Amino acid sequence: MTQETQRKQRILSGIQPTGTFTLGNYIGAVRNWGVLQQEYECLYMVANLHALTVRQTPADLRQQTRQAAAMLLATGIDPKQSILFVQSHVPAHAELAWVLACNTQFGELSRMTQFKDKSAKHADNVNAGLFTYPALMAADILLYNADLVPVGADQKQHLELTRNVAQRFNNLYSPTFQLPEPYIPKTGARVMSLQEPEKKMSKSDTNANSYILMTDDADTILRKCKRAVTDSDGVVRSGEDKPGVTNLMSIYSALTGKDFASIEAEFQGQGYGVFKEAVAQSIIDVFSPIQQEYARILADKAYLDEVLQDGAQRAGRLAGRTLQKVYKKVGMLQL
Ligand code: ATP
Ligand code: LTN
Repeated sequence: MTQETQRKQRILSGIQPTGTFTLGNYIGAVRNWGVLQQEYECLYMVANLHALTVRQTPADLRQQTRQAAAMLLATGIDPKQSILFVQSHVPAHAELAWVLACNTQFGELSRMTQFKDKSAKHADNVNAGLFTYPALMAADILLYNADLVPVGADQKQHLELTRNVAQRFNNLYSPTFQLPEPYIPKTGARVMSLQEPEKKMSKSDTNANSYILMTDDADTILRKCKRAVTDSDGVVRSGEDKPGVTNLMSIYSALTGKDFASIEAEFQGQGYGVFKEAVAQSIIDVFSPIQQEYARILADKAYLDEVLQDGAQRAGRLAGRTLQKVYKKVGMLQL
């Protein structure tokens, strides 16, 4: 085993199994995960405990957890290189979350914009878990002493809170946790809704035309791109006054690697119709091979179970060590 001092930098990230992944999840987070595993020691987690902060249908949540794991494998996560696991399979997450919640202030949790957004959206179920969610996310990250956390821009605030809690704990007890840095992509960190480009694209949006799912077929992708809200000026150009077109340009740029100037040149003098078709095609080109792989993996239940068993064991060993250290430091009786 490599010595602690020589170890590769470590990465942890998670995604909630609250529905099928969107183009936003892909560009903002998941597509980087496979790339990073060459250089880092990576742990990737299906955050099913987090999903309970919003009402779920139990059978659907179980199924979506499997689907999420299969989709992560299909996007290129190699379970031999990385540790892929389901959050509830490693009890240390819930246990450390309690200790961290007791070291997180009510005031700092009240400032979280995701809490404000989600409590407005689910006004009939503003539960304590939705409020303390960042303590669980901090536990996810700090259990593994992750150096880097690849996420979309919407998670930056939770990362800052994680660092503050870790630092506070280190000062109060003794150096225990590595302070994690966010890893946010330059293009596509915030893919916007196709229908309301001032809002982020979200898999739990009630309007299916607002997002593209990673399982959408070519016709659906084309239809949704064609219906995307733009403006009446008809010129492919980015700018604050053109949120719809700018969003489509960012998607196209993220998927093709072309910069904004060359995209403007490519579609100069052409209407939005041609541009939207090109955007749709760039999405189809990336998603179709992933979809084939996804179907294949999902059909192989034994393989998927084996990967998740192995992931739970490997993650559990690492997490257990950190939890024991923490319990000792905070004064839990050891027998
Ligand atoms: P929900 O709609 O249930 O709140 P979500 O679509 O926001 O879910 P999460 O599971 O909360 O997805 O996020 C998984 C990862 O995807 C996170 O790293 C998050 O930052 C990223 N992500 C989510 N939506 C977008 C988006 N529109 N653009 C870029 N990244 C995103
Ligand atoms: N909170 C994240 C999902 C998530 C996560 C994590 C991301 C749960 N635990 C740990 C990075 C690291 C979200 O809602 N997008």
